[in-house]
Amino acid sequence: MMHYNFSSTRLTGTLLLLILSFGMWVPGLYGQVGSDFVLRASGADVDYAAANPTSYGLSTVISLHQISGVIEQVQGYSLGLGNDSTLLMPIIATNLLVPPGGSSVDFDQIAILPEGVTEGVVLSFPGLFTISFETETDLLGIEYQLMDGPLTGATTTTSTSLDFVDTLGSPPVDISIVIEGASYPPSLASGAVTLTPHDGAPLIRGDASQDGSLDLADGVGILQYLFIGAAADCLDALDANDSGNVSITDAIRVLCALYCSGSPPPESPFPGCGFDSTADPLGCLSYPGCP
Ligand SMILES: [Ca+2]
Ligand SMILES: [Ca+2]
Ligand SMILES: [Ca+2]
Repeated sequence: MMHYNFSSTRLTGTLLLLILSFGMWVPGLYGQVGSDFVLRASGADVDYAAANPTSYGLSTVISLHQISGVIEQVQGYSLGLGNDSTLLMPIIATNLLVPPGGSSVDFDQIAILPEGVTEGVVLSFPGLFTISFETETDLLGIEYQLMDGPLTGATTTTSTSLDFVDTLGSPPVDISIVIEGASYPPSLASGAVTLTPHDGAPLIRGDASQDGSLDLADGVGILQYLFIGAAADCLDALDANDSGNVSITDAIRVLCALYCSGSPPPESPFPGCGFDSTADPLGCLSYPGCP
């Protein structure tokens, strides 16, 4: 009898292991849970001065979202987001996940490398809390600086992407989410990035005095350029209506934006800094009011 009971216990244990292994390793089941989750990096479109790419940057936000299946409780995750190091350099990475009840995560390790950023998070070592992702939730914010190199002096838009990769770090950090002690690979959505070069400097249109705001001095400044021959090194800023030349119409456009009710402001870029996006013979060699 004893011998029989022992075998039965062993058999049950073996079966249990087999069932567990089946659930863990059969590719269909293994992939199914992971593919319910989407790990996403947001994209960015950046305008930059071709002569000076390193003064410009962009940011991305990595988010996690369970889009199908029974809502799972996540215990932790690890990820790596790669970038083309000839174009972009990650400079700041900040954890954005706020656990429920204002608690802090037990383990959060971020590494910034030239080729990308990795993060590993364990919410609670004793398993005190987990997080579900039925609403898309931000995990990590990363800021990048543009690099000198192929972007310097470029004349056409460069397209690149922020891709999730499992090759960053030593040993490499894999991409997985942890549910009930098992790791699953989520679906991945890269962030698309376009980097568009511009000749000259960014500006605020209409701001002839280059002090960052519009006032009477700007209208007067345009008139002085036209009729007194005052120097101007950012003609695009004087071309308030973006017509491609500077005339008395531009001075009136600026003065009316200030003093005539219902009159339109200068054309874009205004009131924030930006580049002249309509081709014309004017240029902007220098404009200290914008970075
Ligand atoms: Ca001004
Ligand atoms: Ca004009
Ligand atoms: Ca223009």
